[in-house]
Amino acid sequence: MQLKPFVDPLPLPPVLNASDGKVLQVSMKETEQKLHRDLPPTRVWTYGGCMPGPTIEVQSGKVARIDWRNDLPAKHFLPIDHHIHGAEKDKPEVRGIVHVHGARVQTDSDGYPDDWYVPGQSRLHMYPNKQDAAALWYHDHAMGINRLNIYAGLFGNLIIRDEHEQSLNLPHGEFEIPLTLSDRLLTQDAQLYYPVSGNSEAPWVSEVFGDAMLVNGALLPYLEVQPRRYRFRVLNAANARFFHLKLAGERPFQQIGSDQGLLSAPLTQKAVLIAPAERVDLVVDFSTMAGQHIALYNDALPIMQFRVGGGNVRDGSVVPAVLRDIPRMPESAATNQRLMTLDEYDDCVAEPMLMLLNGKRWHEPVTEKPVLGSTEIWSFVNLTDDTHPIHLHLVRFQILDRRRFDQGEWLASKTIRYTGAPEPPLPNEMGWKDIVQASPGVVTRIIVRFDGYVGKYVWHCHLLEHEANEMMRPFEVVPA
Ligand SMILES: [Cu+2]
Repeated sequence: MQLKPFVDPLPLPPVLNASDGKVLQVSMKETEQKLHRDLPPTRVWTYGGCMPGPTIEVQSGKVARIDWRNDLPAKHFLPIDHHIHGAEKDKPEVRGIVHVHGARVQTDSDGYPDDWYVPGQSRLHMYPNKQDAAALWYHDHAMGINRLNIYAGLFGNLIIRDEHEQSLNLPHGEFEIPLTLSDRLLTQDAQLYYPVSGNSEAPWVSEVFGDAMLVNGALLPYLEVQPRRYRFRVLNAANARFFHLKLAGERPFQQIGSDQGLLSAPLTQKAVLIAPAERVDLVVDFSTMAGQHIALYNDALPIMQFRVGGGNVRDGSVVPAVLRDIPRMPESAATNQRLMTLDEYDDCVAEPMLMLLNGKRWHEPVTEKPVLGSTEIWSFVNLTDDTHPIHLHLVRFQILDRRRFDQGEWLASKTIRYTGAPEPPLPNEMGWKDIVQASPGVVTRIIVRFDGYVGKYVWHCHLLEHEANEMMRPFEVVPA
């Protein structure tokens, strides 16, 4: 069906303040939501009754307590694969556990994948927010099914504010807008379709891409803007799709932040590539576009439209030339280095494809035990043909470099022979990150200080189908 573009206003999720000292109650529940004016309502699973869920705002340094309640139905409506670890037939069908992506929290509030709970139960999580202003996001992390739960709609934004950022006078209030991107496949009657393999006993597929691009849960919406600066907090909440964003006519915009907050200085960009779970913080100045309709594209396809009003508008916001100080972490600070392979096995009949980290499965004993407060360099040796967005819970890190290597030589002798010079991170990867795009045939190195708390956390590929099928491993921060 050809849907008429730009007939629905961009939905803006309600904003909830979680820094007022009270416990914030958020319920996971099924609802119906219209994705487009001309479509019937779609069944979705949401936090708080909308997809994306409410935007939760917290202040850096102020504790937030959120009681995440599971009020979902007892039956799942998407195809569970009981061969997937953690989703066996003896497990309840519907399970949930909330992870705030990018939050520095104790392990019992982090949403460890095995800590799921069933409908009728709830879990109180405590977020100290001892970290810089950043756009985080919350989503389901239940073992073996979180790709289905997130696809069903269980995701939302969580914004950390701090005084430094508030002092900069960036566009804010009604001029700061979340743009949460996802893609879905829809049936004829506009219901979510999650694709399956040919094997009804093992329906897992290795990646899911939809042709319906949603922005804040709407298909091809529009946003009326004034001819002035706007700040867009962009999140890629898709299961597997990378978004390559640009404005019509390749109009430039500024990128001011990435996963873990502001960059050191604004960057002028004409396009930006965002892997699943990555965030980019953009400022678009519409002041020269008064009266125009400007589409936002993912590659060649428009995904939404900005309708710029006319007239003279006083814009008191600024984008300062210096946003914050981000000292580069010297390699010499690292006291440990780890080589982590990203592997793919596709020659096995029972499992059409299996991707592992370091050749190990989820349930095997913990092998990565960084010391609290110590700094390590992790090298992701990508032996596959895919870019895998690798995410570590608890920490923020910096990207050191990427370097091509000889995969054949690695397979033959487990040694790394580099075939190119190290390439520095892209300019928009020079800030604090919690996801890194690990490119195929490349060793991608990050440097990370394990600040925060001791305990068990996870690191994983953020292509949700990979993560579900063993591309996730625990790590344990141990006392100094
Ligand atoms: Cu992956």
